[in-house]
Amino acid sequence: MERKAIWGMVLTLLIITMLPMAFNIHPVRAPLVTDLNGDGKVDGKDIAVVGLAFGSYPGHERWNPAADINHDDRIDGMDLSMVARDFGKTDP
Ligand SMILES: [Ca+2]
Ligand SMILES: [Ca+2]
Repeated sequence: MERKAIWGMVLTLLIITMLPMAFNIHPVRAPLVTDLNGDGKVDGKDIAVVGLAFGSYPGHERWNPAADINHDDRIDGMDLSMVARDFGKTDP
C-alpha cells in the first residue's frame, strides 16, 4: 500500500515536470515572424523592410514576400501593424 503511494507520487512529480517541457517545445522554437531581417530582434530595421515594400503585391518591383506577414499578397498597414505590435521583442 505504501509502495503504491510512493510510486503515485513519483509518477505525479514526473508528469508535473514533463508537462511544461512538452508544452514549451513549440513556443520556444517558434521563430519571430516579424523579425524580417533575421537579426533576432524586432526594431526599426524590420519596420523599414515593410516600409520599403509598402503598397506592393506579387510581381511589383518592390515586392518582398518576407514583408507580407499575414500572407494576403499585399504589403499594407496590416503587415506594418504586426511588426509594430512586436516592436522591441527579441528571439528567445
Ligand atoms: Ca530584426
Ligand atoms: Ca499583407
